[in-house]
Amino acid sequence: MSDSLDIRFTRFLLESQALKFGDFTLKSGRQSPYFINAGAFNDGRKIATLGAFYAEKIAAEIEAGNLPADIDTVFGPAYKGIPLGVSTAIALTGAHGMEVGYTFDRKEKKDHGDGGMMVGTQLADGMKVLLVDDVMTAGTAVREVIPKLKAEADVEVVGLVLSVDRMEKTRDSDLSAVKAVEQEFGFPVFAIANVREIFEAGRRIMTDDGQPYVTEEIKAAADEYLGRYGA
Ligand code: OMP
Repeated sequence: MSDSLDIRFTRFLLESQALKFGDFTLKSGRQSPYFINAGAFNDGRKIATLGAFYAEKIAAEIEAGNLPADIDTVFGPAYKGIPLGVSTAIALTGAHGMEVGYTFDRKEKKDHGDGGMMVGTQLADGMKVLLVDDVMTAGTAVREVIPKLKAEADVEVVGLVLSVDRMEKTRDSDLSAVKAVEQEFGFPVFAIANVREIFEAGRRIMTDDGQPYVTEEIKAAADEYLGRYGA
């Protein structure tokens, strides 16, 4: 039997060096002993593989009845969400036979041509939009993009799919950022893997010299961090 999605995805994160260990300052100001850098998926093979992981997760959630099968477009917020949305849409069509669009926002207002704020499949009232984003810590990025979508058309956001859920508490509650976003916006949030799954799997995935990627020391630092900020 092949490994589960979270284990395969963790191997991909580690082998492509998208998961780093050290000392990182997050957008939220928290000091973290690990960081997931989606910028590491910087060539054709890696971004295609990443899109295939997103599509596999989406197809599984459709199968489970948690997402609708008739998604109109995959929306990836600029800039980092652009390759995610495009590669996911390609994989949804290529590997899962789904006809979907892709859409992303412009960061700057355009005053020539069509003047539109969106690139790709244009949003229209009643469309079912699936958001994709890289990593969620506090949910700041997603909160910024929802008003932009709603200003464009009366779309239905059917869900958000992340690569990694860092499973952290929000600043002012014990709720995870993912749960807070679900409650605030009323759509489900899924992640290909969460940090606890990743650290569990990383103990058993070996580097070329036969050592686990996640050493005891790294695991201890992650546990300590999650003890403080984990939800
Ligand atoms: P929130 O917008 O607060 O949820 O933070 C997530 C964003 O922070 C991501 O979209 C990244 O820009 C960045 N980030 C990572 O890319 N990887 C991490 O492991 C942690 C962060 C972060 O700063 O929290």
